[in-house]
Amino acid sequence: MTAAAGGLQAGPPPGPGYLLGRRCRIELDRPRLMGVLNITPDSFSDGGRFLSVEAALAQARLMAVEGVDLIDVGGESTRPGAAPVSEQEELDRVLPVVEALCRELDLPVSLDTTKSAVAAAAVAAGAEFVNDVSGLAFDPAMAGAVAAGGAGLFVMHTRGCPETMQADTRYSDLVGEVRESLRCSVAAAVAAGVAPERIAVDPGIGFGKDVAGNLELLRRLGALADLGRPILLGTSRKSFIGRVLGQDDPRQRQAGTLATVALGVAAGARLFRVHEVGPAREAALMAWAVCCGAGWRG
Ligand code: HH2
Repeated sequence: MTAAAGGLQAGPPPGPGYLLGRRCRIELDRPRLMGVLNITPDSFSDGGRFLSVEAALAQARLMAVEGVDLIDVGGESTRPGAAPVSEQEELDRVLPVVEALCRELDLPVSLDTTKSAVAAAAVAAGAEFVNDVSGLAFDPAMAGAVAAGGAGLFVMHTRGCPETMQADTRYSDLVGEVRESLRCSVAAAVAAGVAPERIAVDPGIGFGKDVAGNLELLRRLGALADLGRPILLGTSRKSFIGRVLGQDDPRQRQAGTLATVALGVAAGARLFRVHEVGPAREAALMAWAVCCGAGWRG
């Protein structure tokens, strides 16, 4: 997808046009929605809402009705300043939910974790993907665990751990550094035995970047296309939207989120990690229709 002189145009997505999980295949012939399901007391916008398996299942069912394509379960907040959670605590939070989702819903599940043991247990319990916000950097055993489980993998760019990542957000070439870091993450995954068709990349909006950096990454997202992997974008309710719009309450950032989703579609992203699936799906499909012109139905 390019913003060419003559207007927005649909083009093939980076990569083969699909993304493989452990057993599932997600077609990327249109934008796809990853719904956020945080089993944490302290996530920045939905912390404490889905701590019981019943509450998590109810939220997942709601997202299914709204047309979600993939559910991303997380047991450790990554918001700036968040304190780390022990492996056992994270397992206790996410495993019952992953098991229940895989039993009750016909939807792929990804597990948002930087710990290989948590990833391995979730994949054994039925998760199709691992979503590692450290891009394989925090746990040297992660790439091997994903390969051994046969799972799909989302690698995201960050700098430093959540406790410290906003301490220094200066880059000499932000987009170049993000692209190079993601290239290394993909290479490490492939070297460990993860098939390229199972890997997608994510620039890590809000992770070790300031407001201007986040806006620049969105504006220049197309620069990641030459990695040859599908692009996942996670802007939902994030603080840079609050800063631009003067909106302190994360749950009041939906309009800003939808603007970034639409622009992300035009810039070539095919997967969108969002808290409110229904509106994001409509924004993404509308942007997609504009970009595709007469071919949008196909
Ligand atoms: N953002 C968050 C968490 N995981 N994973 C990917 N791949 N991309 C993202 O942008 C991303 C992510 C942060 O959002 P959230 O899960 O809502 O908050 P918290 O980390 O506080 O649980």
